[in-house]
Amino acid sequence: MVLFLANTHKYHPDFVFSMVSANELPYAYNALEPHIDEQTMKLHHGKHYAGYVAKYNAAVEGTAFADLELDEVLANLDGVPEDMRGAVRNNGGGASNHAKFWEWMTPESTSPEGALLDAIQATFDGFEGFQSAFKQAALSQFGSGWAWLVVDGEELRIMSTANQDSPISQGLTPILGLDVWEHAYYKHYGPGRADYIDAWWNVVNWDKVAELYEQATN
Ligand code: MN3
Repeated sequence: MVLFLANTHKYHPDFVFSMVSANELPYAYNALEPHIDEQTMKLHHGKHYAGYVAKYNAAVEGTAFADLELDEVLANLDGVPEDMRGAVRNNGGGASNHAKFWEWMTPESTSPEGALLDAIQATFDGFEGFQSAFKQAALSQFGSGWAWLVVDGEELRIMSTANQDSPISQGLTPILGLDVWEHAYYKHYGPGRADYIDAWWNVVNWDKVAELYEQATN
C-alpha cells in the first residue's frame, strides 16, 4: 500500500511502505579511497542514485507496480505499459543497479574463494583471464553503461549493457557489476576509464559476489 500526503501529493518517506527507498551506503563516503574518491561517492550516491530512486517512484506512483519488488518489475518489463516503460527501465534500472553496486564494493580486503573461484577459473581461463575479459567488456561498452558478471542458467558469463539496462530484464542474475558511466569516475580519473577499472578491483566485495553466486546456483 502506498500513501501520499493528500494535498501536496508529495512523496513523503514516512508514509511509504513499498516504494523503493534509497539504500544507505554500507560504509563512509571516503572509505574506498584512494581507489574511489569521497567527492565522487557523495555525488554518485547522494545525487545520481537518489535521482533514479525518486524518478522511479514518481513513474510507478499510483499504479499496481508500486506494490511490486523493483527487480520483479525489471524482470517483466514487457508487462509495464508502454507510456511508462522507458521511465521504469531507465530509473528502475538505475535504482536496482546502484543499490547492488554499493554492496559490490567494500573497504575490507576480500578475495574470491571456493565454488565461485572454481567456477571463474574454469569458465574464463583462470582468474586473470576473467579480470582481463571483464575489463575488456567494461572498456568496450560505448558511452554509458555497465559491465557484468552474471549467472545464466548455471553458467557464468561476462556481458555489458547500455544506459541503466539490467541483466535481470534478460532473465539473467547479476552477481557483480561495474558502473562505467562517466559520473562514476570522471571527477577523479578523467577520461581514463581503464585506470578506474584497474583501481576498482581493489574494492570489490568478493564475499558479496560469492553469496549471490551461491543463491543463484542453488
Ligand atoms: Mn552510476
